[in-house]
Amino acid sequence: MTNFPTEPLNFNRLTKATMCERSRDFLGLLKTRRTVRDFSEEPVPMEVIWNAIRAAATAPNGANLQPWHFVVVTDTERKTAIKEAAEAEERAFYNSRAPQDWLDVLAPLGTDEHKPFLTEAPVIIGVFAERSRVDEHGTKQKVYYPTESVGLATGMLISSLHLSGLATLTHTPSPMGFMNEIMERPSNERAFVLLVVGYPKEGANVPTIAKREFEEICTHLG
Ligand code: IYR
Repeated sequence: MTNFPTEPLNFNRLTKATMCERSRDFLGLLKTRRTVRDFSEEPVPMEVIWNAIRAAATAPNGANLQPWHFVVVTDTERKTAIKEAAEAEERAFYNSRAPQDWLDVLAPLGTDEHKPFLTEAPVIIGVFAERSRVDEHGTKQKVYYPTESVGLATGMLISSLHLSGLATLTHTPSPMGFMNEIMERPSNERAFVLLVVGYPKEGANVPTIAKREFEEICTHLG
């Protein structure tokens, strides 16, 4: 049998009342999150960004390989390069690549090929998933569940930023190959999402949309 090091679990047992109260509070907080597309240029406290990325890196992940990398961009010149590359992809998407049924489901969100938030927002985070890695002997290693792992981490990143008082946009220009070059990441990593972060612009509006009913999204089989 393989022997591996263990340590005592540090588990904080709560009363039932506290459990229910905390879960209600957390739900209430998450319900106030909206995806924002109009950002103020006001800078944000960078400590909030670093803490959110540290929070993301606590996510459960395949075989503890932690297959993620977060690239933070605040510099106007690089943000401009990202905006130009993303808008070139988006122009092709909206004008020819997107099938009509995709355009139909996007219509209520009011999105188009113009992405001014990519230079207006103070922080852009490129989230990358490592699909394979080279070990210390130079052997290529497979990474297990990179997409799932990075998805879980991104959810925690967004939740931390929201809890800390910042707005986000999960932006997915497609394809995102340009991000490797502009954000200086190797080809074994795949861009997962471009997270736009900042304060909402004064008077920002969001689309009127509804969440699905709880009964529709959850089944209790007993
Ligand atoms: N990438 C495009 C289109 C788009 C796709 C989905 I799925 C969205 O939820 C929103 C937009 C864009 O960013 O405009």
